[in-house]
Amino acid sequence: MIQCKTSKEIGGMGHSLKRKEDARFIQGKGRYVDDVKLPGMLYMDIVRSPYAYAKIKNINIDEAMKVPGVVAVVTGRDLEKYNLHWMPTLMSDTQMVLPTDTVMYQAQEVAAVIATSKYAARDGREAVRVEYEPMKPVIDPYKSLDPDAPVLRTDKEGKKDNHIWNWKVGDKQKTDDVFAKAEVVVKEQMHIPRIHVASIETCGCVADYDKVNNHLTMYMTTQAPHAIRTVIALVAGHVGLTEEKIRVISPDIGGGFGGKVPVYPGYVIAIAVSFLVGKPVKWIEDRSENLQADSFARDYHITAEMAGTKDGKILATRFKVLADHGYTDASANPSKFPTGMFSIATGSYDYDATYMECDAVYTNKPPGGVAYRCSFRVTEAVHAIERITDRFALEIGKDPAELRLQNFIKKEDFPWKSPTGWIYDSGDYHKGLLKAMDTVDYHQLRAEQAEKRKRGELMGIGLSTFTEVVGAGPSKDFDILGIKMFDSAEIRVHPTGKAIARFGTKSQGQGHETTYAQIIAEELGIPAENIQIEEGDTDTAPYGLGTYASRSTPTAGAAAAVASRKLRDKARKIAAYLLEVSEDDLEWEPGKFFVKGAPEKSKTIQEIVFASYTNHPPGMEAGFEATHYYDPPNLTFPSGAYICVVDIDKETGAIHVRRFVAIDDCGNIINPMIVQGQVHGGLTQGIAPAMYEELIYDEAGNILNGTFMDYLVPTAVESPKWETGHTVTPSPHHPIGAKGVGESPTVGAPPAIANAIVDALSPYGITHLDIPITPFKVWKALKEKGAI
Ligand code: MCN
Repeated sequence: MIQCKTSKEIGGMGHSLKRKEDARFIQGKGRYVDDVKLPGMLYMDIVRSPYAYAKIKNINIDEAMKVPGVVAVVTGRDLEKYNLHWMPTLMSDTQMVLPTDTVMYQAQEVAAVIATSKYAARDGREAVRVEYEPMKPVIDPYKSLDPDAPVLRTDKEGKKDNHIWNWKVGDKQKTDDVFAKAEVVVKEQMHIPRIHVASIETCGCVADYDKVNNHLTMYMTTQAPHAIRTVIALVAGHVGLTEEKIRVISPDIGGGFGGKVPVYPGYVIAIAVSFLVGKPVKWIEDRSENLQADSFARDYHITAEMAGTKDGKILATRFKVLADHGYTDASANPSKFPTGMFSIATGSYDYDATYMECDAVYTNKPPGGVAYRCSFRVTEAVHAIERITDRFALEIGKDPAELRLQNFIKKEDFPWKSPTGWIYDSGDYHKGLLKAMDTVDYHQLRAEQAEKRKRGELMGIGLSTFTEVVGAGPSKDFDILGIKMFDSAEIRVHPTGKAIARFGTKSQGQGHETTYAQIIAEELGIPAENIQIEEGDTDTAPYGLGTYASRSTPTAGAAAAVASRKLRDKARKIAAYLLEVSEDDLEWEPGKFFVKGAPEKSKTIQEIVFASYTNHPPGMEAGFEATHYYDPPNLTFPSGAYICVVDIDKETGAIHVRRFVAIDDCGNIINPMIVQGQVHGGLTQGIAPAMYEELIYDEAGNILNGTFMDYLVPTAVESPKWETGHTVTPSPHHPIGAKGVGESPTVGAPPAIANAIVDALSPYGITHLDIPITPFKVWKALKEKGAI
C-alpha cells in the first residue's frame, strides 16, 4: 500500500510553510520594473505644475530640445492630435493625460521629456519653460460648493459642477424618529486625514511598442494587469492597439497597498510616446513625484451620531460625510455599489435604524479617493462607528467593553442582514473580544488605570471591534468598467505530476506563490513545492480583476479550490478506470484514491496524472488541466477585536503605546505565518494615520509635507510589539471557508489607538481628537482644558 504524505508534509492548508518567493527576494533576484532594460530604450521624465490652479499660457520647449540626449518633448496638444490625450479611470469618468489649457493641482503632469538617458531626461525637464497664469484655487472642501468657488469640472453631459456625487442609504424617517425619542444622543465631528500609500517602490513602466507587429508589451507596476490592459485598449484601440495586441506584464512589485490599481498619466504618456517613436520608453517616478502626485486616499469629514438608552443599548446611528476627492473621478462612486462601502459603518452591533449620507466634491488637490491598504471607505466607516461607540460609552459612564458585549450581533444570528443591506456571512464577536480582554487582562488594566487616575497619571485603554467587508464580487453587484468582478485560476498538471497554476490576481508582497500552492496541494495532494504559481502576465494568465480589497483569497483562492476539485473529479474517473471499479467504490485521501474496504488497491495522484496523458479512459479528453472563473455568491466579512493600551506624558503630550493586542477572524487560515505577517504590516499601516501620517496643503494648494523628511511613515522603531491571535469562524459560502485578511488590521487599528488616547484624556473632559493624534495635539487639548 502506498502511504501518502500528510497535509503538513505536502505543505497543505493551515501550515506555516515558508514563503516560496522569499528565496529570490532575499538573494536580490527579484525582478522589478526598473530592472527591465531593452535595446534602444528611451527614458521619460515629467514636467509638473508648481501651481494648484493655473492657466497654461505657453510651453516653450526650445531650450529643452537643445539638451544633449533629449529626443522629444510631448505636450497635451501633441497627444490631442492622435486622440491619445484622454484616459479612462478605472471606475467611471475620463481624465486628461496631459492638460492642454489648465492645471488643476500641484504636481500635475504638464509635459514629458524623452531622452536617451534618465539624466538627460531630467536635465531636459529642467529646461522646459512653462508660462502659467495662476488662479485662486479651492482647497477647503467645505468651500468647494460656494457660489464664488471656481468651477473645476465639466461632466460628460457638459454640466459644470464641483459636486461629484451624493449618496444615501438607510431609513431616514425611522432613524430620525428613534433619535427624537432616544434617552441618550451623542455626536462627534471627525476628519479622516488624506494619506498616501508610500510603497517603497514607486510607480513606473516600460512601454515597448513593436511597429512591425503592431504589438505593445507594457511592463508596469500594476495590481490589476488584465483590467489595465482593458483600459489601454480603450485609450489606444482606435490606433489599432486592441486587447489581443497588448500584453501587460507586472513583474515583482515592491508594495502596492492600493496605490498601484489606478492608471496614472505617466503610463499613458509612455505608451503614446513608444507608439509614436517606435522605441521602448521607460518611466519611473522619483520619491517626491510619487508622494506629491498620486495614490491619495481618504480625506473624509464625518459627522457621526449615536442614539441609545441610558443602560447602553445602541438604537440608531446617523452619519453625514463630506469627501474631498481632489481633482479626479478616479475614486469609486459608491452609488455604483448596492450599498456603498461606507455603509459597513453600522458595525458589529445589533440595531436596525441608520441613515447615512455622503457628498463628494472636487478641490484643487491631487486625485484622491484611491484606496490605502484598499478598504475603500471601510477604514473611514469603522473609525466613525468605533469612535462614536466609545463616545456613547463615555456619555453613559459604561465600560466600553461591556457596552460592546451588550450590543454585539450574536453568533447564532448569522447570516445577519445589516440595516444598510449587507448580509454578514458569519462571525463570533463575543468570542473575539473576550479573547482579547483575556490576553491583556482587561479588568486588571482598568484597576491599574483607576489607581493612576488618582495620582493624575494618564493611561488609556482603547477598543476596536470591527467588521470588515472584503472580496469583491459578487459580479451582480461589482464591476470595473463593466467587467464583472470574478477571479480566476488555471491549473495544468504535467505528466510528471508537477503543476503550474496561473491567476488573474497579482501579489505585491502578500505571498500568493505560497498560499495558492497550499490550497492546490490540500485539494489535489500534490506537494506545494511541486506547484509553480504565476501571476501578472496577461498573455498567459486567465482574465482576472486583480489584487486589492483583500479579494485574492475570497475570489482567486476560491477559484484555485474549485479548479482543483474539477481535476479531482477527473482523477476519480481515471482511477476507477485503472482500478477497474466503479467511481462510487473509491475513496479519496489527500494524494490518492483507494478502493473502499481494500486500501491496498489505490492510485496516487501522480499515477493518475500520468495516465491522463498515456492511458486514459476511452472517450475522455487527454491531459490534466482545469480553469475556473469564480464568482462569489457574497462578500466575506472578517472581523477583529483590538485592544490598545497607552501611557501619555502629561507635560509633553508624548504617547507611548504600551500594548496592542489584535485578535483577527479571517475564517479558515491557509498559512498562519503569512496571515501574521499581513497583520503585523497592516497594524503598522494602522498606527500610521492614527499617530503620524497626514498630507497637509496650504491655502494656495502647496503640499507642505511632500517628502519623507516630514511625511511621517512609521518604521519598526515607532511600532509597538504587536501581540496577535485569532478566532476562526469559517465563511459558509467560501469553498475553503476562508475570508480575506490583508486590510483588516489597517482598518481596525486607528480607532483602537484613538479610543485609547481619548480614554486617557477623558477625565479632563476631552471627548474626541482627530487623527493623526500627535503629542502637540494632546498637549494643546490638555492645555485648553486647564489640565496643565
Ligand atoms: N491568507 C491566508 N488565510 C486567510 C486569508 C488570507 O493564509 N484566511 C493569506 C492569503 O493567501 C494571502 C495573504 O494572506 O497570501 C493576503 O490575502 P488576502 O487577504 O486575500 O488579500 P490579497 O492577497 O488580496 O491582498 C490584498 C491586501 C490589500 S487590499 C492590500 S492593499 C495589501 C495587502 O493585502 N497590500 C500589500 N497586503 C500587502 N502586503 C504587502 N506585503 N504588500 C502590499 O502592497
